[in-house]
Amino acid sequence: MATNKEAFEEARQYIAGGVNSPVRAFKAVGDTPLFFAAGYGSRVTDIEGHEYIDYVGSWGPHILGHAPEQVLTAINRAARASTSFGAPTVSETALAHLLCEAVPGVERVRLTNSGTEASMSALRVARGFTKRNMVVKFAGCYHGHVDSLLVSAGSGALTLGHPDSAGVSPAVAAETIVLPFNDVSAVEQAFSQYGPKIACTILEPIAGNMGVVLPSRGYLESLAAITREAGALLIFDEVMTGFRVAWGGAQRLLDITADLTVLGKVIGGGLPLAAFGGKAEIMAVLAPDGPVYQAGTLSGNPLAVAAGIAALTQLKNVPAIYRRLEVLSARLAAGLSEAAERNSVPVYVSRCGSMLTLFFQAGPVHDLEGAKRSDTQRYAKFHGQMRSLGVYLPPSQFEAWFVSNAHTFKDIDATLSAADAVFRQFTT
Ligand code: HOZ
Repeated sequence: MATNKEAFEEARQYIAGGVNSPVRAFKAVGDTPLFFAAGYGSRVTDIEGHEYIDYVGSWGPHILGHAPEQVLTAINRAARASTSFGAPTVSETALAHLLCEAVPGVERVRLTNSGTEASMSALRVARGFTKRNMVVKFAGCYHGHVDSLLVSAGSGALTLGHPDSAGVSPAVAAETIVLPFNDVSAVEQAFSQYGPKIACTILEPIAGNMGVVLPSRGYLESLAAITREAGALLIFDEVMTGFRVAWGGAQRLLDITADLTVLGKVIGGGLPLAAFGGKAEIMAVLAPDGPVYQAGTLSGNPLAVAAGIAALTQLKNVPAIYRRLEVLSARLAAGLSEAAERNSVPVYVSRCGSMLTLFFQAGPVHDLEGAKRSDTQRYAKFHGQMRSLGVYLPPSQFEAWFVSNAHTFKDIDATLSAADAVFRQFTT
């Protein structure tokens, strides 16, 4: 049986950089990636046979933990009736119905395979609808690897030091206005200068890709008002927050409605599925009804749709899941802060529901500049030592940890004991 290091060496012979998505490469924590063999509930096992309590959760989809029975059964049943038709199925309508019912402002959706496709398409819809080209985004927010949004981007682009990706043409980047998160006056200024040219404002209403950063009180409302007053559309990227922070996502939790919403992760139950949606009038610009083209051979794939319906049905039917996630996550966040304080390690824990980030700095963190003040070397050490104590965390300071309903109080307490032991080493 190969070790993780050997598997990575071999992968590098055939896969660019050895990984199919850069954040997996562990570069930011100065190590080589784990190769996983299995996951069940809150645990994952690597090919060396080490088991870990998992807080990556495939970067968010696994709100019910790994391999939940209902989801497996649904996938199995769907697969036996063919893995793809490239034609409509009634299951797609059922999933779309669930999404429209749950997310405020979503009256029509389109299913895609990835969050990147969904945000790229939402942008195209916004441009097609408003007949304008400029886009406002926020430093540290990440919306997948869409050309015009890979400017001051978060997630792996931030982690690996390429927030403005090579290969994005300057002409495309020039249509993107990048502003600091949580700064209303910057938005006012941008709109007073470019208002009539701006098609949309896109953001993660609760940012997760520069680490978890919460919107200040009234910020989203001001943003919505300024955007709409200029005749532009407000797009919420809820790939991370959708059905994660609450049933119906950040819009339900914060009582605010976007014009277009991008969804992913949880809605696919761990399979490749994402969506974008919004008011019927806006979505009507899409072909075949309208002139904005968007398509995909595997869009609305039966397996992914079945997994998504199974996961969402569980979340809908058992609202206690969100309450339990809140209790588990609050205990984790408070325990991390207490353990750090006991050991005189400055940290700031930022959390919304079951997504959180442990920033290695005193905080608070309101934006990308604030997030970047974290001690990333210390995070790298913490990550490695937690791993050796059986806890798998995102391999970057600038990502969210995800708690799932499969985590137990015992998992949380074991994680806190491990963190306490690591913090102690930092000070001795
Ligand atoms: N969107 C995920 C969270 N930042 C990262 C997934 C990836 O880039 O592979």
